[in-house]
Amino acid sequence: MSDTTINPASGAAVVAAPAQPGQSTPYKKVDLRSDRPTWCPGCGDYTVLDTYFRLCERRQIPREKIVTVSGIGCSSRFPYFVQAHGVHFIHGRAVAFASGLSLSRPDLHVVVFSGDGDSYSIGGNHLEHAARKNIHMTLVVMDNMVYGLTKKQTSPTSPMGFKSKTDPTGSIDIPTNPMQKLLAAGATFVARTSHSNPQHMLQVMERAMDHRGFSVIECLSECVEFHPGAFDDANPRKGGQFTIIEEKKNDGTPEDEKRHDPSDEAAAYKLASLPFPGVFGVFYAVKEPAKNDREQQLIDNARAATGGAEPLACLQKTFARLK
Ligand SMILES: Cc1ncc(C[n+]2csc(CCOP(=O)(O)OP(=O)(O)O)c2C)c(N)n1
Ligand code: SF4
Ligand SMILES: [Mg+2]
Repeated sequence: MSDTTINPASGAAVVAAPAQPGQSTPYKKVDLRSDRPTWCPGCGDYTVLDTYFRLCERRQIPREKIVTVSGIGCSSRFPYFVQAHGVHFIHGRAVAFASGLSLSRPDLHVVVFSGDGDSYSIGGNHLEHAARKNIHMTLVVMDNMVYGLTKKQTSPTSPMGFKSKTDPTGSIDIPTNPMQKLLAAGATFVARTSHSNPQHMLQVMERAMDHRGFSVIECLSECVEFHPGAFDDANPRKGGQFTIIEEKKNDGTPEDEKRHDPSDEAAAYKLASLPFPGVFGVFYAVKEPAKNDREQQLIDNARAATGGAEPLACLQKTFARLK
């Protein structure tokens, strides 16, 4: 069981990793398992959790350096199920919390797990600003096209005609196109995957983790309780199609002309415009300085100007100058 405390100021549940004397020794994914996940049997979120465990095991990311952050929702129960540091924060504010964490603790691996409501609805604004600032973190949006935890309300990605508690006669609103939204927000790594292809999910997660800056994965994760069958068209086992983006190899062959260049933003938008089920893989990936690095430069400059003072002394000198 994880050691959970409640922050009295914010009401946020803070899941602390227990002290691990032998932490740097190799670990297996089973060592990361915490409380028994409480998702419904068959929920797509199980695959995302297992894939994350596989990723941590494969990379042997030191357990004390893993921080799993979430907002509120079924998907956002994630940190409870990971035996490492984690924060179950306020609805829609996971990315805001993760931004502060990432900027103040560059040694940590900050991974946010969120839902379509948490990220694209109430948390949409935070997402946009973390993306444009290119704050170093990985965000996995577990999109089930419904509000699952609150038992079936229309979400920003629910399709038109979707019947829910908020739209008993069917949704009349045009849904958000997540891929277009993420590209427009300025994210420097944007990918798409699905719970029905765990191997693909693992590959995409690995690439997101290797990306310096704001990396985001739109991950279809079926809610078998309130939106069953939503992703059948993207699942070959259900008669659908899972089309993987063929990326440029830069090998000079004529076929390369037709392959996708992930640094081409306009080409990424075209892929994002395809009707459901669309395509899967890395839509967009470019190298841009992360805010973390720009901020570090600022700190280094300030330090140099104060003769190498420690942060507190540096701050005091700055205040003294302002008097
Ligand atoms: C400020 C605030 N508003 C509303 C809620 C109620 N609420 C909790 S989870 C949720 C929606 C979650 O949907 P999503 O992010 O898609 O996650 P899912 O449960 O589908 O994984 C809502 C509206 C809340 N907890 N806090
Ligand atoms: S309600 Fe839906 S999203 Fe929530 S645990 Fe059950 S299947 Fe998963
Ligand atoms: Mg949802």
